Amino acid sequence: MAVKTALITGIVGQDGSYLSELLLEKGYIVRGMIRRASYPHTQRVDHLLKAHDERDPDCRFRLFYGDLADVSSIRNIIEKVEPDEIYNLGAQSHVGISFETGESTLDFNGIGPFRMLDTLRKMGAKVKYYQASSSEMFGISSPPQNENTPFLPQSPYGVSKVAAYHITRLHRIAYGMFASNGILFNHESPRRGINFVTRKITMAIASIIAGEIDTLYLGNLDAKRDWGFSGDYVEAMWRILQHEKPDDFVIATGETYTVREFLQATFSLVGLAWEDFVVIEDRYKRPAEVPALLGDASKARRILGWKPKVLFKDLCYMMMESDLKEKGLTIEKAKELAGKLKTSKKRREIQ
Ligand code: NAP
Ligand code: F7E
Repeated sequence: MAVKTALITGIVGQDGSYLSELLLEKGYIVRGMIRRASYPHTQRVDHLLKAHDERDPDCRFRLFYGDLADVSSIRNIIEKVEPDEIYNLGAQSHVGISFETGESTLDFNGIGPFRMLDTLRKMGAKVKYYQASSSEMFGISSPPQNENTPFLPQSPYGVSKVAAYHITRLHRIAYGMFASNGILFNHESPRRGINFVTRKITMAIASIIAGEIDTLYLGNLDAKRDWGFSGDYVEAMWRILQHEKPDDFVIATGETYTVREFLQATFSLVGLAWEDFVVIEDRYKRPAEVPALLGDASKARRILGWKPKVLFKDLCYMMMESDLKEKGLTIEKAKELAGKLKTSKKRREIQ
């Protein structure tokens, strides 16, 4: 069988890095779009860059400069790479920050996918296209959410993803393109960006144990999320494009927990009580919130044969273990140190 080429936008992001590993393992040639930055930001794929010599003409992993806001760069990359599959993962992916940067979020996340699909259509390219859609599109729709649940987004990010979802669907219907949406619920990992709530929490716990900080500032602890593992979810992306026809799929674990429950699960792993360290600050609360997400991924299970391998408890352990390792600590050692920790700043203030 001919070797397939995949183009991944957002390749240096959390999902881009796991998807690259998966596709390389499957024998693909992997190409990625990367934005110019003033300082290196390839940490998540440095191991792949090291393993693949870019001077080798047959190099299977290569990055190209481009931007979803720059249509000529999109066209240049597609012409150079000639992909069989495109995974459009590039996005301003932080919901809270989208309230501060609404215009660029709508541009990259909403018009970006239009630029990709319109370019592919005009080029007549025979490509399978995956759009990284999100459970944030459901907004205030009651759980459980599936492919038929109405979209009622609660942020500029959510609105941008609804636009991208529809433009993807429209290219499928109007032009017969192979364009699919993966509607993914929250997925995390040790590579998660440091300002998403799960990673913010596990990093803070490791810093508390290391004696570097004594307070963790957070916003709304009541929000419920369906948290899975990024490594499992990129497998679903791939399966969506291997399906015989383009379609839209919800990808989720089917379990939901509050932020408070995530705090409880991770702090207790090292023998600490989260109440001793967490302070609520209004600046981390959003102007509008998505109260409860719980995905029903039965369509993906039935049609794609996909189901998550890592669930909440193991995800908490994996992230906690990894952030402690960054400080040269194990869970056992952390528990030992936690026993010796002085009363936190918050407790001292209360007493
Ligand atoms: P991430 O870690 O924030 O990665 C996003 C990537 O997009 C980064 O590499 C970023 O590059 C790139 N990017 C941002 N703006 C761009 C632009 N204008 N042009 C080209 N690239 C751009 O996000 P993730 O967690 O891997 O998520 C991947 C995709 O899935 C995103 O579209 C996200 O919205 C969506 N999604 C994520 C989740 C989740 O829970 N993780 C759930 C549903 C959907 P820089 O490094 O240069 O900023
Ligand atoms: O927030 C609350 C916050 O930023 C989760 C993105 O990948 O998943 C992600 O979006 C919850 C929210 O993820 C803090 O208000 C409390 O209710 O980790 P998050 P998100 O907003 O759910 C969806 C599916 C995506 O598509 C997005 O790209 O936690 N929360 N205190 C906080 N959140 C943050 N970030 N920081 C806090 O201090």
